[in-house]
Amino acid sequence: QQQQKSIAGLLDSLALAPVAQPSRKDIKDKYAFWGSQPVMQFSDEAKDVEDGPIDAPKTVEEVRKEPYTLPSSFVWCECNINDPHEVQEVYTLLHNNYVEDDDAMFRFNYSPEFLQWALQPPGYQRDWHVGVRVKGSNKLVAFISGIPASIRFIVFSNKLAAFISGIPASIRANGKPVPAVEINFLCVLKKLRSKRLAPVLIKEITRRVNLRGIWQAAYTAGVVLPRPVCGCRYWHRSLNPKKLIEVRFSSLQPRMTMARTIKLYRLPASTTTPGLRPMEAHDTAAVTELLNGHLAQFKLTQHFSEDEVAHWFLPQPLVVDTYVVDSQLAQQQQQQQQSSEAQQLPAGAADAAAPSSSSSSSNGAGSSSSSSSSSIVSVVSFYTLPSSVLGHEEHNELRAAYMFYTVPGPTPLTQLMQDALTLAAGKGYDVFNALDLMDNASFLKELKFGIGDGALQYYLYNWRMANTPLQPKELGLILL
Ligand code: MYA
Repeated sequence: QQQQKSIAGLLDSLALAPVAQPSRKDIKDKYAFWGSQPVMQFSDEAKDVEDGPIDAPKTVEEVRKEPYTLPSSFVWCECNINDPHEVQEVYTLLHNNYVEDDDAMFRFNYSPEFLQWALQPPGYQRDWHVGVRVKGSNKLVAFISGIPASIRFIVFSNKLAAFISGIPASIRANGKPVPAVEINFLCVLKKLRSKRLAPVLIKEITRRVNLRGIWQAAYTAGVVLPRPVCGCRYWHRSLNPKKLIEVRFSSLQPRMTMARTIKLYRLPASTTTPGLRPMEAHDTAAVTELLNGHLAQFKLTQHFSEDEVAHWFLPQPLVVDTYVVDSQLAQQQQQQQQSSEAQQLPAGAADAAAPSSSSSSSNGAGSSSSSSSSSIVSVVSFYTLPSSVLGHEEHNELRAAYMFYTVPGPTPLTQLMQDALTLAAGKGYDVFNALDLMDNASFLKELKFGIGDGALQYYLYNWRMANTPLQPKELGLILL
């Protein structure tokens, strides 16, 4: 029995690194484009790799000034995401043509409001919202976007590793944030696929980003390209199991009835963490400090300015939800509860039951555990990304919440995530999705998440990292 257990453990840990390695023939036949780009290649030998840029340093003056040439019936455009008509055009292109699952049953359906949020963080550039239109009709047929982000690559070369393997992670976390971009929403109209438009879009956004003196990028994709820096898996927690089964997102497990399945996934009516409340604008500085402090332990992550935290985390209905644990509020709630309990006691017993002035909150989230003077000790967030349900008679949308950045602090992560699930269920989401990165593996099974069938690969442009692929628990980066 002991042996069976350790084999199961081994299989579990193997499943955490699902980076596929294509065959030599595949690599030769495919990747005509990616083989020519400054990205890690499958042929790179791990032992020779040193962290840092792949291309020799360039100056902005050396960057090509003219846009890349498109086939003659197309023209480049900048999409003005603030313009209601233009954001609707991008929405429609993605709604009809963006990422689907392998069986073409679901397609991401990013809302116009979400696109405005995702594409316009502080410092965004309009010319990084790149569209391709048909000459004459003006129809938008392709899109790619870049947004600015400070990425922290932990410089952890093989030579250095030998020296510093005994040094605590917090000190090893020496990566200075590098100004970079995150590339997303690459999409070509279905009718125009396999015509090599994607490489032109990628080269054009690279040129525009380079023209602003930025030379690195991070991006994710479901497909395997040269060469993932990390492979993650999505896990799914049913919130509305009946609908998920009806749309065939999930299936009824053997020996389970619908009634038992609904009971299995039922969540409490209210959250349990004292002091949990929606994030407000005045929490921004505290959240920034907590977030950057927490993320410093991961080998590849993002560094956030206060402005960026305000943009990415302040709650927006049906776009992003962020909750903080406020230890002062937790104390007030506890005192209120104790005094209302005391009022219910017979006269005389009330004095004995009154809280002592030194009492701390029941979850241990006292302000002393925070590194700053703020009373915010934990953060949990999720964003809204529905999928269209394709060709179903009754349902046309799957309402999905995706786990965003979370800082547990003194709150047990499993408890915080159970509260996030409870809040998402209360808001009417059908499913809650999370990647297995950061510390997420610690709660996924206990909170009844099931593993999905697709992997999400993370990539870096013009940056080589030693000792990759990273394990998902070493990754602290979430792209939308
Ligand atoms: S990931 C989401 C991608 N979008 C979708 O999956 C939506 C549905 N699919 C489509 O719209 C099309 O199939 C796309 C490809 C547009 C994806 N990332 O034009 P083609 C390579 C990168 O004939 P099409 C996201 O948005 C492919 O290996 N490359 O193909 C992040 C082949 O190259 P090679 C991809 O199917 C995007 C070439 O394209 C992807 O008509 C990050 C074929 O081109 C993919 N997801 O169009 C982009 N899929 O010959 C990179 C296929 O080498 C950013 N390909 O095998 C890099 C950083 C740039 C900035 C740098 C600044 C410093």
